[in-house]
Amino acid sequence: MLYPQMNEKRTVFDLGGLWDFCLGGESLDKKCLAVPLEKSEKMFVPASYNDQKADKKYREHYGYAYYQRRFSVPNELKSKRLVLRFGAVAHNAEVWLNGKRIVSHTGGFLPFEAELDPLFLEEQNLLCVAVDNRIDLSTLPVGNEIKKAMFGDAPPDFESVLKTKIKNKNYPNFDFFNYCGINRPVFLCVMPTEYISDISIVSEIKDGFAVVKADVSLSKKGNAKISVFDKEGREIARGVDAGSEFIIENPHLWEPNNAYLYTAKVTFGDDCYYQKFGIRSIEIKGEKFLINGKPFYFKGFGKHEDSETRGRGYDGALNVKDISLMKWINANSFRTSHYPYAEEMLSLCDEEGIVVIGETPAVGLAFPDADGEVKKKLDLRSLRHKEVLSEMIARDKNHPCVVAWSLANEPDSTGNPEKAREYFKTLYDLAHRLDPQSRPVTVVACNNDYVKDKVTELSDIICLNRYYGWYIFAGDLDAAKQAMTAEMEYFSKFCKPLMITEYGADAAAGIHSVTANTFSEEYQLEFYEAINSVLDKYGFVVGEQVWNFADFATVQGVMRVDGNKKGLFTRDRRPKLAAHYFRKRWGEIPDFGYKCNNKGE
Ligand code: GCB
Repeated sequence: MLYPQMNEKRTVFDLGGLWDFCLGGESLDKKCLAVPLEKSEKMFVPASYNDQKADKKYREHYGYAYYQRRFSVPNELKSKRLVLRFGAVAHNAEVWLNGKRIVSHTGGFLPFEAELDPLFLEEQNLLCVAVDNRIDLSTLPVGNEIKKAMFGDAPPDFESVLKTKIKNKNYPNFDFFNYCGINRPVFLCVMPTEYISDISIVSEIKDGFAVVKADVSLSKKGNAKISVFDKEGREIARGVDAGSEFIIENPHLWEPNNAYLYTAKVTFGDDCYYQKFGIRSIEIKGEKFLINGKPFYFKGFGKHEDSETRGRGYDGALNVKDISLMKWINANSFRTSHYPYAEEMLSLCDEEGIVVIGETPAVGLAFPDADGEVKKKLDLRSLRHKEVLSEMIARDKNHPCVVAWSLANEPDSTGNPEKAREYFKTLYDLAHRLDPQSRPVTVVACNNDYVKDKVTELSDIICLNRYYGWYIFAGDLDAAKQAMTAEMEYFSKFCKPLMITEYGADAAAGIHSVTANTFSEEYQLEFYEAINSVLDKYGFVVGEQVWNFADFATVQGVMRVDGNKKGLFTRDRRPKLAAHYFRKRWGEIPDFGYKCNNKGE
């Protein structure tokens, strides 16, 4: 799916700003989609609605919320193809224009579009969006059933609890706040009626040159042409037919922290599109993860799209700041935990040379034997998992920064090992089939009983989340090192590259302790020193991504004091002690060749 673009043939209008808004109930109120809201207030788009207003009812809302705004289309543009494009609406959206439904979309982290019929346009068009924030066993991310959410696997049977009526609400089976609303930009895109609908670019590096192939999809049969420009804007390949291969002599490679982007200008009839791309290779060879033929070491983070006021709403300035902090701390990568991030962030990473693992919103999955309603929900979830994976790859396939796909975060793959394996095998094959660059695929695992797990062995690169020294052996770093060592010994038999995609300890900024007690900044620092001393011993460990880049909001409960505090930075991006430790450590670990002998092995 192409990102909206303003060029000599296309126009884009940003429909962000103050929209009319009201909270709704659990069933869809079509009136709120068809006519102006009777009672409304202002809400900013793009941003989550939960923290924009000083009232619990927005934060704890369950069900629909309605957004409306008017917009006009200049008369001279009405003969063009007009497309409304939403970057992401969490979690489900129903969109109406002038009293007529134009599109609906399931899933809160990927874009969707609706083509507008010029015959239905008025002078002041009424655009209405209903947003449903409910999660359950059928959605991604997964919502819990109430009993399990509140009482774990042992529901109580005492009177006072059984008699209590609890109002309907979301019970996330994941550890981040369920921020919802029109979270990413809304654009009105104008383009010729005969247009370029998609572009896929792949490249292969040979000795001294690269072979580049661009597949172009068009709205009707015809020929598209491609010219390629280097970073300085010089045309280096001219007028090649789309679909054919072209050669770039002595190519500049896209490298971590040393990005180089080419631009393919695709023209077709009266349309054109400028697609940036990078030339780089990804390969798994034995226990190494190679970028451009060289063993790469991942230094970085699991992150969240999370900030004060905007919640999960797109914040371009914050993204620039985060990438700048990653450079400050000498990191080179992050995972889009636990959902696909805004496209704008990936484009920034393309430019900055930050390596990304793209993750689907499949977090909180389990594979129980089920029947009836539960089975129906699980079947629906499985269908949605395939859809979301396809949509993510279709959106992100051209980004050179994306070097691998994560199918899910921490599924319970040991409760029903065979079933989990079968489930992920299908998705693993699908990802490889859909991705024109066939990037490595992984499932981010965290199983206490890891010897029972049959999913991890499917992964091209093993990704593990591990909390020895926190959830297991809290405060006992000696025990943590032993457990980590035992697990590394076990995984060394897989003869594959492995990276730690999460490890960490909560540290409340400003809490200090000479004896490094849990929750102090000193404990967080000593935790990392301890675990890293184990990771450093294993050549097949090709990366360390700490949990988390910054403190973030979660559901309230007894496990969290005002959110998750495992950030190396606070929520407002101030460094904790451990950030200075990593800055030094990662400054001494090169992007390429760490743990290799002088033959690079
Ligand atoms: C995990 C999850 C992550 C949590 C983290 C924690 O394993 O993947 O979403 O936030 O642990 O801090 O508990």
